[in-house]
Amino acid sequence: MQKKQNRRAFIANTGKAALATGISLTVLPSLANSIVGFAPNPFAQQALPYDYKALEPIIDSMTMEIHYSKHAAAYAKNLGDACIAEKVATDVTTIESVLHNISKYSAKMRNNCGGHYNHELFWQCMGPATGAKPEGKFAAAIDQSFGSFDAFKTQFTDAGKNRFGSGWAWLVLNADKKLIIGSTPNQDNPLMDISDLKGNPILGLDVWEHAYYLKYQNKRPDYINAWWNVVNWRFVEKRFEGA
Ligand code: MN3
Repeated sequence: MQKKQNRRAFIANTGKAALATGISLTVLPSLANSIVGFAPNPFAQQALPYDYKALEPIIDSMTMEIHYSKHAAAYAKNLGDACIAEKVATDVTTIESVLHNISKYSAKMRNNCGGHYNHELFWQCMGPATGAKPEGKFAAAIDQSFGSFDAFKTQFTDAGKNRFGSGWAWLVLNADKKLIIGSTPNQDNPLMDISDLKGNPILGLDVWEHAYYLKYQNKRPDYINAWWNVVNWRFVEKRFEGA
């Protein structure tokens, strides 16, 4: 408890100092974590690992700003409220264990724990376009599982295109350590006990309209085709190796 209060006070004070010097506030929580040495609270929204405009022109800065600071921030806030109401001790509970047992919680917890987890993963799955492709063991596993990188992209793109309404497309490492592609509705994800698609999410794509509508309007396939340019394959490889 004392630690948390100190951390909050530190962030608040650092925020005031940053405002005075004009530093972007979005970088501060991770900065605070690295300076003070606290582990980030996985139930709270983390700093975006890049600027709102870093994924331009694929993801426009207004979409990034609204998506991160409004939509995703709301999931994090509502998750916090649900954790208090449903007595989830966020300092001793992993977010994965809540997701694994999501059928025991409310619809509010399901929507917002999923929404928060999915977005935190999504931000990290992206980065400025570099032209990079999968490498090493991960690239070999993609080829072995799907035939080729292009075949993988086609299958994943179809999963996103064909998800009716709002949801997510996923590359998942399942219990048999096989890479599989699928999708989930709403803010569900493959860690949830209620999900048809089960396993460890390696790569996730948000296909809610709020993720693309300002730039791509109703053209979800155009958004997905462009999105491949901003996938951070180095991060995705690390997820695969750690799964
Ligand atoms: Mn979203």
